[in-house]
Amino acid sequence: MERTLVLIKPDGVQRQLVGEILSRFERKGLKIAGMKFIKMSQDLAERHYAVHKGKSFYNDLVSFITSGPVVAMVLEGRMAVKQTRNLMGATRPEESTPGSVRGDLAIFTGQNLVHGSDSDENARAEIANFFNEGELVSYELANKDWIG
Ligand code: D4T
Repeated sequence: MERTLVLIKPDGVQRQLVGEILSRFERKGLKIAGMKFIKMSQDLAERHYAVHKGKSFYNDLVSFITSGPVVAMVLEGRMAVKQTRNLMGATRPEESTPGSVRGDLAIFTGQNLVHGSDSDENARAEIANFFNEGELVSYELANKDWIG
């Protein structure tokens, strides 16, 4: 089983789409292993987006992600990184397919509602930025035998 970090970004919270977005991941069969509602500090945002430092959109990215509360969660399941990225859709909403979060609900790359780790390695690092091991919960879903 794999874990991934997902953020519902400030636009998702402000547009009251938290339940809508979360339900898509839950319905897929991904399990919530950790969750918190936080306003990201400048320091956390800079660590999270370190890979983008120096890019033209970096400053806007950091100020957007710190502009309001986000929901940070760890999702667990079979190939959780890829499954989550598929449900999110392409980075640019004009390229994301209908049926995905961004394809259905977003129109602008700078406000694309969700973040999901893009590799197992990055997922581990990103999870550690947001959660202590003690904040992640191990349990079995009652319907696990029906998810596969
Ligand atoms: P995140 O990291 O938010 O899950 O997005 P993606 O993994 O889908 O896309 P990314 O890392 O390439 O971009 C991170 C973040 O930057 C914004 N962005 C991106 C932007 O404002 N302008 C751009 O040209 C690009 C490429 C959107 C997502």
